[in-house]
Amino acid sequence: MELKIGVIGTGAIGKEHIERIATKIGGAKVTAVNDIFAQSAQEVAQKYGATYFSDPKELVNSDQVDAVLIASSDATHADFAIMAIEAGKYVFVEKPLAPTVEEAQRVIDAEVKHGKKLVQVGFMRRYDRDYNDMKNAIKGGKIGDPLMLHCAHRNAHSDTNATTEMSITGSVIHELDVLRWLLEEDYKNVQVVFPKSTRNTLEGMKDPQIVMIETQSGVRIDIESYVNCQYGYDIQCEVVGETGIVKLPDPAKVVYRLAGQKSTEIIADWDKRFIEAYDIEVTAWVNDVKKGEVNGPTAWDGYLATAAASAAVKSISTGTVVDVTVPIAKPAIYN
Ligand code: ISE
Repeated sequence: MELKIGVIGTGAIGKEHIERIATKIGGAKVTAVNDIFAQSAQEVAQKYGATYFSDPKELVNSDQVDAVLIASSDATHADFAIMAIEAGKYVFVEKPLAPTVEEAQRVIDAEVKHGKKLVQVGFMRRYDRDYNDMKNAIKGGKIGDPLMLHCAHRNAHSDTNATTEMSITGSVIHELDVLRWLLEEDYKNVQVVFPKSTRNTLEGMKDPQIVMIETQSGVRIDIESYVNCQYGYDIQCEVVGETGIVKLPDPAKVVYRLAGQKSTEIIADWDKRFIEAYDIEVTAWVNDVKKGEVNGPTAWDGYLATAAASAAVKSISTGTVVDVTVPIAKPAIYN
């Protein structure tokens, strides 16, 4: 059976996923699209032979749609996810599940009420081979117990509507999920500190920022978030253990020896840096949905990442160390 997917949000990542489903993933088809910008969705509908829906609720409830993929703006994720849950449809929600804990909790409540997992959150780094190699190394005890992590999340340029807080809820949210997954432990507290700001940031936006986390067992993590670094897209992660270190490699790129210099290209943006992880992620989601399962990052994972992001956002304004609090106990459907 071919899985009929309805996509809400036909901006950058929505278009990437639609192209991916059309060209790389067998057994699935984008049948319906919606976007707040009608023209964008209409163009995509025409290009891929999908139906354009002006109303996202109609798309979700249409019998042309077996499962929903949400790639709209962050603030709309929770409402659309709840719509899909209420329609009893599997739903892939791009990260973050929601920018605030309250909204994320509404998704959890809806899913618990439905009684079974339907949501997968788009934390594609969990599908990246190098992060998986690091996880296996840590799990296998190769570097002893992890003690410290040094990470960087650098984008060449922020979006034109970006804010200091959005660097956390929209970008560092990836680290907040993948590091918890990597270490298999939860966070205790977080503090955000600010170095001198770059002149290349937006008016009123502080950039870079350093997010410092303490985990439950006392591992210390520092994440440099620098979303206007100008030079490219650069993701770094180094885990320092008791007996060794494991570190993300630079993505494989050819080395030039030219004009008296040895050089390697730095990938310009996230879609290319994690292209393989996105392909594996969406393929796995399609296959799981066809089996009636959710095996990727759940709404609970999305909720915990948002809880940590909210503590970091609070620290941006207070400057203090903020405890990462999780207001509800883990519902049984996530065990
Ligand atoms: C973007 O939305 C992503 O998800 C990228 O992975 C991230 O690095 C970037 O900062 C976000 O804006």
